[in-house]
Amino acid sequence: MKNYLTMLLLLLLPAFSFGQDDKYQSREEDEYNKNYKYKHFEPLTEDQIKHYKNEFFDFKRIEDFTPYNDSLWLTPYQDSVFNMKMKYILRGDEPDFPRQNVGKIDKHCILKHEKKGQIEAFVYEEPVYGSPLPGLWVAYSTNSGSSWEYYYTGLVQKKPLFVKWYSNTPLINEDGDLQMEACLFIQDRTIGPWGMEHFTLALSEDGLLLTFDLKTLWRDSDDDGLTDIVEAKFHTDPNNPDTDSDGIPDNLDMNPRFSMPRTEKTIVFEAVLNEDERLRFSWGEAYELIPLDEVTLPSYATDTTPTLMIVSDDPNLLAVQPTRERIIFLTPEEYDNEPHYYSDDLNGYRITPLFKADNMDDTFVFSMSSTKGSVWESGYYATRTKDGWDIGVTFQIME
Ligand SMILES: [Ca+2]
Ligand SMILES: [Ca+2]
Ligand SMILES: [Ca+2]
Repeated sequence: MKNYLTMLLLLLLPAFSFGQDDKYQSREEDEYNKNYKYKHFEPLTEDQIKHYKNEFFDFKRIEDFTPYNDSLWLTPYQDSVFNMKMKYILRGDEPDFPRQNVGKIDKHCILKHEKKGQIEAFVYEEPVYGSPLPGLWVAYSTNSGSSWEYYYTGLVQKKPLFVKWYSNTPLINEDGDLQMEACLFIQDRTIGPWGMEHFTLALSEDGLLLTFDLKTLWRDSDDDGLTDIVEAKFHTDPNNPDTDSDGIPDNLDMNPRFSMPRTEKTIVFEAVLNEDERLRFSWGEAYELIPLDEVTLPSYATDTTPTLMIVSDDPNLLAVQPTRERIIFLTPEEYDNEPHYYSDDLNGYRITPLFKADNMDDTFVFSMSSTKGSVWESGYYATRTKDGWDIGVTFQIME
């Protein structure tokens, strides 16, 4: 359910479900859902947005600015890729169209580029799916492009700052720091059809100059390989190289915030989150049980490991050892205490605890869904036998 191809498939299917089965009824689950208070995103007012401060970067009001213009869709890089692609399509060669990159940056993603003496810099935008951290990144070279450093700014376009790639303000300022014109946006609804988010300009807030000072961009106070900005996104401790004290440093830890004792139920969650091949997707297939004392060896995160966020206080779930994606767990209390200027920008899931099925001994049910709109939901059963867990899918809903 987590790869890009599946997401594409989901988007192509207008509404689809299979497998809803009465035998997986659970009164426990019904009760949980009745009392479940998911704090829905509530947009801030224009007045609240006015008081927005970024904890890492300064922005100041300027008089002489390029007004926000929503008719500008394609950056010059996107425009050039589009035109080149059209030539391939017209020739019937579309499948051969090569990926358009500058170094390791996809041209589609580039918002601004500048050279000044030995300094060369790009500001580019990574998409939500498939990226370790979606949002604005900086590529910076001090030797005319011979070597590059890549830094995450923590900013996500329009949430609430929008950087204007089309303004004439130079990207590299006198100090060698980076600057861009910006304005503030309000997210006025969370999710439309297909999980689209909707924003409007906070009109009174156009005309800002945002400065990324480089010392802040690359500061890593505890020297664990994650900058303070990334640690803010991960909710890990910027002054402790191993937030959960499990011996795995924050930059390598696939579950960096919690190191809870594993339980039999943890193994069930791992099967689903790690897309275990022993999971049953249809009935009647040969299947394998998953041992009740299975040990999942730790996997280690890299710079390109995608990251998702799950809000839960179920200790069985918090103990998982993820192998595919880095998971940032927040408890509901932690989540509620966050300022919510916008809906979450990390790809998020909701996953319920295990509930006892009414009519079957040793069988539990649970479900997982996207928090980026009601794009998909999957239900699972897990039957505990003396030889191991039999885990499978009970239903899938795609909208
Ligand atoms: Ca750090
Ligand atoms: Ca740390
Ligand atoms: Ca750790």
